[in-house]
Amino acid sequence: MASLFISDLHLSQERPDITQIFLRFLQGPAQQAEALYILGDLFEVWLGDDMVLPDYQQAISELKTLSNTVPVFIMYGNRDFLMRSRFEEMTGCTLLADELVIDLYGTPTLIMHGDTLCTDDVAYQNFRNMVRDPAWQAELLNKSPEERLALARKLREISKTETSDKDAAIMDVNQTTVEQTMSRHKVQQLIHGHTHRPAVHEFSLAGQPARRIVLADWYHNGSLLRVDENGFATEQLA
Ligand code: LP5
Ligand code: MN
Repeated sequence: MASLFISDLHLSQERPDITQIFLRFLQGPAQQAEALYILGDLFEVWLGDDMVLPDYQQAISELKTLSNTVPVFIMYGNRDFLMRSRFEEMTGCTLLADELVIDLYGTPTLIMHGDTLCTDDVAYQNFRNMVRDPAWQAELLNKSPEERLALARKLREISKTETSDKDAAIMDVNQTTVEQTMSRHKVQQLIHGHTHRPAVHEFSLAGQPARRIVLADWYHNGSLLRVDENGFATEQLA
């Protein structure tokens, strides 16, 4: 039995083939897993549990089916942090805190979306503080679906302009922040997504070997990280 990790699917009506890969994954390989962890940005955007976009219905019902037999854990990304208890009921999945240490076959492992590691991206961190503020969110969830959609579109436009102007290095993790975060949680292994720069980084932390595994996005193919008692491997899903 293995634990599976995926992130940054960005499910959207603009990429119906990716939704299909995800549905096949849920009906196939995921059924054999010990647990499935989705580390953020499952959805391109989640505007509140009271307005599920039609393109997400199938994924939600397949998650519900899978979660009857396999525990499915979901973290917030920077696009879908408005999922709440109603979402948990619809999917049977469990929402996780932003940073969590799990025992991965004997190796304490920190899992997170990864956006908070990008501390050089000060504009984003300020934006994140705004949208993660409970008062801001409550005000937003009071708005009509149309207003929410319009605001999300506006934010996407701003973000697209901003990210095209930003130096690529700024949008990657800050290594000092990585090391501080891992030390705070007393782990030598970290798994995250968000940066869309899949890799396995081996380095030294407190004089011991440390590892940071970055998950791939699903923009063109599906991708997963499989971990079991023998080690880890990445797999492509087409
Ligand atoms: O997503 P990605 O990878 O392209 O870029 C991220 C960061 N951008 C974001 C913003 C999202 O893309 C916008 C959509 C979020 C929708 C949330 C839905 C719920 C609320 C919506 C209303 C219902 O996360 C980007 C990072 C990049 O990752 C790499 O890490 O750089 O950060 C930004 O671009 C943020 C800008 O730098 C700062 C934006 C300031 C915006 C101020 C808005 C003021 C309000 C305007 C209201 C009309
Ligand atoms: Mn992200």
